[in-house]
Amino acid sequence: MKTMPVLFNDAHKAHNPKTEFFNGKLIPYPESPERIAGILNHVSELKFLELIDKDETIDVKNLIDIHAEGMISYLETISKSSKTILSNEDDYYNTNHLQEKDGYLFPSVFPTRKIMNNILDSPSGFHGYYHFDNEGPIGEGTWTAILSSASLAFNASQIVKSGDSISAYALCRPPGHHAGTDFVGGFCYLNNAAIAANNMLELGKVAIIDIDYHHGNGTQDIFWENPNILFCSLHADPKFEYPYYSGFSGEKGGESAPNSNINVPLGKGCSGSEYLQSLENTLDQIKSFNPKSLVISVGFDAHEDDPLGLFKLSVEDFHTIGLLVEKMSLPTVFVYEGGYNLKMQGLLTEKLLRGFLGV
Ligand code: SP5
Ligand code: ZN
Repeated sequence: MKTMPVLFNDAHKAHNPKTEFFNGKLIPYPESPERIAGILNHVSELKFLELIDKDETIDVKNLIDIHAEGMISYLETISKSSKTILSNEDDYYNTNHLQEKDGYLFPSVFPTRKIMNNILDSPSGFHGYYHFDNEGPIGEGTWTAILSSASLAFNASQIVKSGDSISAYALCRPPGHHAGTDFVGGFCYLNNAAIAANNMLELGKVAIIDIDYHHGNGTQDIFWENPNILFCSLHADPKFEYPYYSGFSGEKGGESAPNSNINVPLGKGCSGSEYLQSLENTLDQIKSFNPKSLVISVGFDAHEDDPLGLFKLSVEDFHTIGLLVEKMSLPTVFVYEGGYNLKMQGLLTEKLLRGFLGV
């Protein structure tokens, strides 16, 4: 029977915000450690998955192809000082533009960078600057968790790149696809899928398929000018859904990489058959790009019972997604992104991977 290595690690539990500010309200934070717990519980009995507890963290230098060095050091510093920053009397700006809730820091000013390009000269001076929304709370365990999450993606790509396995799954948390070159948001800090894709380039051109319900604006940003990486995202139309400001079909890649970006915005209530038809069209376009490997940004928030999504995909549709991806016959790295119905994450993981592995 075909098996797949599934990499996980407990370090994500150190990042556990309880609340976030959204639409002017304090609401429960949906991106919780229970998401991973539910998957591990469910898949631990499945013989076709080889669960690997991987606690090897990667060197930060592996992140600099992907993220601005200033942002990486901001994330590490603000996380490690999150407990003391608001009481630091030398930090003139801290209490003016930071809020703290249950040990997590939130910015309140998001400078547009044309003229608001002044980095505040204080320890908290980068807060806001690197955030595009208020869905990136940072507490003392955040750095540990995000570096571990990025490491799982990198290590999964190492397994596939080396030929040890034709596919691997990184159970990343926090997710990554909203994190760009120099911005964080949408529960994402480091772009795990981008880190995996960048590593897979050694095999030749890479295609990324992002099936999370939300547009992968961060991954799009990172590879916008890279002609060797085709980024494809199927998602809720930004006309009505987060992240609103990108994900339109006219976004096709930068000047150095025309047609290296494919966005497929889909309407409210999108059905399984409409979704699968769009995925098949996208896979046909990927074939003409002739990639040597695939990275799948896996979100389960397109499922009909997801609390954040408005699509109507069934459990069976995720099985079919697995089958369609397998038909590409390419080395494939799966990276976990969103999906917020805690009861469904395990079953949806199983179905997707059964489809892919044909078991
Ligand atoms: C990785 C990922 O899936 N990030 C998603 C970020 C979504 N942010 C918008 C959250 C809006 C919460 N609204 C709750 C509506 C409940 N009906
Ligand atoms: Zn999502």
